[in-house]
Amino acid sequence: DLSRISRALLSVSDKTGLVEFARALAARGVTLVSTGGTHRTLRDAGLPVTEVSDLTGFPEMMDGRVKTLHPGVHGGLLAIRDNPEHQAAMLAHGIAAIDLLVVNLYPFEATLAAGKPADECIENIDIGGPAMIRAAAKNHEDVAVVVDVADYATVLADLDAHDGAVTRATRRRLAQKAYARTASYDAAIATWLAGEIDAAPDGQTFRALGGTLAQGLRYGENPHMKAAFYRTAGAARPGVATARQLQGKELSYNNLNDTDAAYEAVSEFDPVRTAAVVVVKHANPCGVAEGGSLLEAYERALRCDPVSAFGGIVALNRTLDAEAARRIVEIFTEVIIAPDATEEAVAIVAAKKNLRLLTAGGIADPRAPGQAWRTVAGGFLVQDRDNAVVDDMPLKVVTKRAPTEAELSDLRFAFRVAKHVKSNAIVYARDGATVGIGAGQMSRVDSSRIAAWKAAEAAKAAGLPESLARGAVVASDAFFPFADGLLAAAEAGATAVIQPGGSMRDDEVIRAADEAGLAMVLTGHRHFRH
Ligand code: 93A
Repeated sequence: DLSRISRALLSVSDKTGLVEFARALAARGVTLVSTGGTHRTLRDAGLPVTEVSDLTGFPEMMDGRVKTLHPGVHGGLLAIRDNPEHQAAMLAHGIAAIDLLVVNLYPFEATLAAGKPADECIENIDIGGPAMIRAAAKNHEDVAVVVDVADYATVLADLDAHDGAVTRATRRRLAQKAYARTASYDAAIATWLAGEIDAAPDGQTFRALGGTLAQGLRYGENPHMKAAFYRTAGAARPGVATARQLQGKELSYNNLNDTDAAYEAVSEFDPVRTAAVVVVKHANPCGVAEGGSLLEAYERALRCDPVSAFGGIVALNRTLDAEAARRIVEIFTEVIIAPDATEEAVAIVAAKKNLRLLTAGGIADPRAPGQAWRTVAGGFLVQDRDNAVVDDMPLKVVTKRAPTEAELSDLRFAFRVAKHVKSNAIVYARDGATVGIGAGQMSRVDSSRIAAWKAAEAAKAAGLPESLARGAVVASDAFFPFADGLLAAAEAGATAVIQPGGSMRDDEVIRAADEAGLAMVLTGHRHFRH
C-alpha cells in the first residue's frame, strides 16, 4: 500500500513553493532530478540536484521542445517495480526509477488569456510535461504525480506520516487529478484551435468543449447562429447521442434539444411496467401518458394538448410497433424516437419522407448518475443530472385526508412528469395521463392557472362538458410559497396534491388544502428545471 519515495523528477513552469518543497524532499533523503530552469532555481538555492540531461545523455534541444522525451525518463516512470522483465530492462539500459513526478505545464491558458500572438501560444503547448504526467499517472501503483502546487503539502504530510512513503489512496487521488489536468489542458488547446480555424471538417466553425463531433448542424437555435452536435466521452446513455436516424430530414439543433427532452422524460417510465409516450414541444412535454399499448398511450398523451402536439416530438419507451406508427403519422410530427422499431413500423413511417425516425438502442436509467453542463457568460456551470425518482421518495401525508390508492398512483405519475417540465411546473394528471400542463412561468400561481386553463381547453377539444382538471390530481415541481397556487388547483377541481414542501408557509398551504378537502403529500425533493 505504500510507495517509498527515493527519487523525484521536478519540472515546473510555475516555480511557486518549489524551493521549499524540494528542500523538504532533500531533507527526507529524496534524490532530486530536474529540467533546465527548474534545475537552475534549485541549484541557486543551494540544493543538490541532478540535471535531466545527465539521465538522458542528451542536451535539452530545439528551444527546449525536447528535454524529457527519452526512455531514460519514461522508462523510470513507467517501469512496474515488481515486474522482473521491467527490472531487467532498467538494468540493461541504465534506467533509474522515478518515484515522484512534480510537473506543472507551460502556461498555455495564461498565454492565450494574455492575448499573445498565435506562435507564442503554440510555443506554450507543453508536450513533454503531459507525456510525463500521463506516464506517471498510469503507473500510479508505483509512482506519485503532483500537478498542483497545492499538493506539495499533501505529499509531505504522507511522507511524514508513513516513514518516507506515499499511500496508495493518495497516489490514486493524484493520478485522477493528473488526468483531469491533461484533459482540460488539451481541451483548452482544441477549443482555441477550433476558433482559429475558419472551417472545421464539417464546414462549420465551432468550439469544442472536449467532446467529439457527432454532427455538423445547419444552424443553431436561430438561423444566424452556427452550431454543431458533440458526443461526450464515457459511458453512453441511450438517447439522442446514441440514436440511429433511420429516415427523415436532417435533424436541427432544436430537434435534437427537444428530442433529448422527450426521450429523457419517457425514460422515467419502466417499459416492463407500462407503455408510455411523451409528446414534446419547445423542450416541454405537452402530453404524457401511460397505456396498455403504445397506441393507447399515444392517444391519451395527444388528448392533453392536441393543438401544441402539432409539429411535436414523440418519444416512446418501447419498440415502436405498426399500430402506434400508423396513428402517429396521421399528425404532423417532427421526430419519433423509441428504443427500437419493428420492420413494419419503419415501413409505415417511410411514407412520410421528412419525418425523422430515431432508434436509441435502449432506454436510459433515470437513476443513473451523470452530469449536466450549461454555459454562462465567460464560463460554464456543472451539476449532477437530476436522478431523483419519486418512487424512491418517502411520501408524507400532511392533510387530514390521505390520498386514495388511485390518487397516489396519479400523484406519482404527475410528479414524475413535473420533473421534466420547465419551472415553474404544474401538472394535472388522471389515470396515468396528463390533462393540463403549466410550464415556464415566473410565478407559480400563473403556472397553476395556465395548467387549469389547458385542462379546460382539452375538455372542450374533446367535446366534454367538464374540465379535465375536475377529479384530477396535481403536482408542483417546487413548494407552493403561498396558498394561492394551491387554491387555484382546488378551484379547478383537483382532489389531491403532490409537492416537495419546505415553504415558510407550509402550515398555511396545508390548512388551505384541508379546508378545500384536498389530500396532499410532500416528497421532500424538488425538481427545478430551468
Ligand atoms: O517543450 S516541452 O514540451 N518538451 C519537453 O520535453 C519537456 N519536458 C518538460 N516541455 C517540456 N517540459 C516542461 O518544461 C514542463 O512541463 C515544465 O512546464 C517546463 C519546465 O521547464 P524548466 O525546468 O526548464 O523551467
